[in-house]
Amino acid sequence: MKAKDSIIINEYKHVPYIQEAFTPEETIAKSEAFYQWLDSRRSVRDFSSQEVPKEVIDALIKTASTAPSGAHKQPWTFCAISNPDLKKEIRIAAEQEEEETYTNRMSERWKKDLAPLATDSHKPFIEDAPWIIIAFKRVYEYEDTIKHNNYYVNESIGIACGMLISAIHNAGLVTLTHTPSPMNFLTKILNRPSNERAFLLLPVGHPKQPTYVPDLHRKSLDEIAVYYE
Ligand code: IYR
Repeated sequence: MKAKDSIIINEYKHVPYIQEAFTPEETIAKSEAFYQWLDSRRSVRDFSSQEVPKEVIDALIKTASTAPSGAHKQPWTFCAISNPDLKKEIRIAAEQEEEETYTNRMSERWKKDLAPLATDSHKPFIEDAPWIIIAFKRVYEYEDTIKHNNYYVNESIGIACGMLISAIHNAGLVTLTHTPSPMNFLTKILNRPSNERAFLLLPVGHPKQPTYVPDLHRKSLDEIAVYYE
């Protein structure tokens, strides 16, 4: 039977959706291959200055914005920065906050937990990477002058950032999740409206050669999954 071109539910149009399907064997092979490929992704802190075309950044951001979101509000704005002066300004402000964080805000336990990752308050990647993308969550929207809160904003932007990270890996580029805290300085420097809050800073580019990453291992399936069959 041929599906109708569209149907109406609650006065809203719904269009046919066709998901490409595979045989069970193909599904097993594809899901395993996708896992293997994403498992090869690593957070990288050392960037080369090699350029990345703006079209790539456009496509990465459009990919992130395909994420599901609360009531499909897409409560996010991605600021992509390649301007060297602006990157420098952001790096200086981020390092100031990080210096304070590493010296006074982090517990000894926290610093011990971070030791294997070799992080510190220096963030050269903010200037070295050709692009930094800053994901802002949009807490509310204005309709005329009335504020309307968005829904599941943290969940929505978290998923979008996950998809962005996967898209960066797919493009043969690297990133890391940088969370200067507090991040209000980004609202000021980038002149963002009051309904936006910085969520995550992601440098995007090519790794410096050679690049080393910590010898980390991911939890096994037994440690992360419980099946009820
Ligand atoms: N916010 C800092 C420190 C930091 C915190 C955690 I938890 C990390 O996994 C890594 C770093 C930063 O972004 O560098």
